[in-house]
Amino acid sequence: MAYTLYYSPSGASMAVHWMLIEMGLAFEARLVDIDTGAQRDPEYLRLNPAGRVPTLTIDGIPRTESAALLMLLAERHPETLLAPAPNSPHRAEWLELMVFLANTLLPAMRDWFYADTDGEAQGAQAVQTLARRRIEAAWDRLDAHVADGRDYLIGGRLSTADFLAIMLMRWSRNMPRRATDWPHLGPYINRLRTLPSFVEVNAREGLSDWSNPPSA
Ligand SMILES: N[C@@H](CCC(=O)N[C@@H](CS)C(=O)NCC(=O)O)C(=O)O
Repeated sequence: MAYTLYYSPSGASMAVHWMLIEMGLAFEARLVDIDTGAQRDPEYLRLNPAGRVPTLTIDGIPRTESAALLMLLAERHPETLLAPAPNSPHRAEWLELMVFLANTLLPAMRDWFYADTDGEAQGAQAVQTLARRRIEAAWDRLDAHVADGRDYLIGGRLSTADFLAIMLMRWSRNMPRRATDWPHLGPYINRLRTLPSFVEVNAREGLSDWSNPPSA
């Protein structure tokens, strides 16, 4: 099987990029720099009509949506154990958390970062106020989830939920309150960002502003 990931540094593609590295799979990474508008290039729009990253082509067929891609990869490579099996006691909690991250937290992040362009510029501040409230409520929920000092979100082992959560937590690094400011999320994040695959994805995407060892 051939995988090609279309990514932009620090974008919603980062979790997929990180997971592909962690899995040790062969894949090609193609830069679609959203800072230069490359996501609106007609050639890219043929793969991803929404003009967003990520896109993962699997044997030439384009697939989108970061959370779906993480779950799809885990399903296609069950030997990597990056998602609880359907009969696992952790399956329900994993599904719940994946949908929460993708369905509640990620759209609030989108509203925070794109309030003026997805909506009307004059309403942007109100959109951001609501988005911030939702994002901080998510940190409250996730902080309570890891308050027992667990290393990973689900089932005592690394899973797709960690890739997605850490990516979203990283996006808060310049927000008024960062995920790292929460008492239990801070240590959880610091443990996860020592993973060699996380260090590697940062290096491959040229990112150094959420450094490891952490400075924030
Ligand atoms: N729900 C999508 C969101 C993708 C998304 O919003 N990606 C952003 C980067 S974080 C993007 O491509 N932005 C470029 C644009 O909207 O023009 C997913 O999870 O894959």
